[in-house]
Amino acid sequence: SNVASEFLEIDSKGAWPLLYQHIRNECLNYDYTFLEARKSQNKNLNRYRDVSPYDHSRVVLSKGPCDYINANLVTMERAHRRYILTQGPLPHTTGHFWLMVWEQNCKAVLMLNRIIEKNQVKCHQYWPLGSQPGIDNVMELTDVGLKVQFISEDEAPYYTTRILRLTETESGNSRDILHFHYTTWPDFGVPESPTAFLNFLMVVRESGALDQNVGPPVVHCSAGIGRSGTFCLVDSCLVLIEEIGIDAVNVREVLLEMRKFRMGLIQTPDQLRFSYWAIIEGSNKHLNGSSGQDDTSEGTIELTAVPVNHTGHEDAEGEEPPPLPPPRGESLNR
Ligand code: PTR
Ligand code: PTR
Ligand code: PTR
Repeated sequence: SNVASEFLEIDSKGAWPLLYQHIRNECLNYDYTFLEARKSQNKNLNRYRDVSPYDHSRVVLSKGPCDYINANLVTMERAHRRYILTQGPLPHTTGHFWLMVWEQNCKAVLMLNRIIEKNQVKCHQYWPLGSQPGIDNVMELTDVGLKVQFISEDEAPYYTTRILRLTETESGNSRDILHFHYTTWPDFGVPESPTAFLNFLMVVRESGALDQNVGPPVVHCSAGIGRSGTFCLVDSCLVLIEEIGIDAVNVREVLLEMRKFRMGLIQTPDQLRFSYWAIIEGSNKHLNGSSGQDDTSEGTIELTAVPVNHTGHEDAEGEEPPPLPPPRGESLNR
């Protein structure tokens, strides 16, 4: 396919940094404002000074103590997909985060980082831990009139799925929110191979959290741009491939379109390479349908033969490579 031949060609030339830089340069022409993020009363609501939500696509809180949160609605109309991308909550924005989940009618939160990475807190512990005795399984969010209760948790090798019950304290109305926590993706790095990641995507898709009849999923990492951008690019491109075929999908253009809604999506050349790889792998799985063992191998034949030309890869040291996932034959269902 075009995507696969493009991938091989860029690999052979070691040109991922160049392609990535081109994409960044094109986005320099975007002149969307982010004035709300800069307002003095909102400054301390941003985790990173250099990552701000554009005004035109920011998620506006309607009932909270303030209407601001560092989050954007990313709309990929062609793929019938919408995602809310946001930073990992800070201690004092945890209420705003849950209010957004409540008001936007989200069915799931997708968390792609760990709370502590490289000995630094990258995200507040914004949900109650409930599995250990003696730990309070309810988190009260008095500033927004909500509470979150831990209901259950299911640990898989790469990710953990939780059910959290969100309740509006005044009315007593509540909704169960799925928490899909990918636990093995280093910040500024990439997963070892797309297999586990695609598995995770399939589990998320099967839950219905990405469907159009529910609010958009909330996707976050630490800044909500690198890993979150990678996830959304791969998902949207796979939807498009299912609809119009792999040869008609231009990954670079999809990323440029997504970057109109939130800045900085995909943070390294290696994350860009990984996105292409995952898209190729995911489309193979789909095209092979439920043909069983054939599509379970690590990478396609051509792609595994290519040496991993790691460029701009600054992370990984200290990160354990994830174990191999169990083989599976299902196709990626939307
Ligand atoms: N933020 C800079 C960039 O986007 O290139 C540099 C940077 C790179 C900062 C890696 C931090 C990095 O890693 P970590 O957050 O894991 O320390
Ligand atoms: N100023 C921060 C830095 O460059 O280190 C911003 C930042 C942090 C950007 C993390 C991206 C980050 O990664 P992710 O979006 O995957 O959490
Ligand atoms: N820490 C990153 C940096 O300053 O390099 C954060 C960041 C990076 C924010 C890029 C926005 C970015 O947008 P773009 O990739 O379009 O330049």
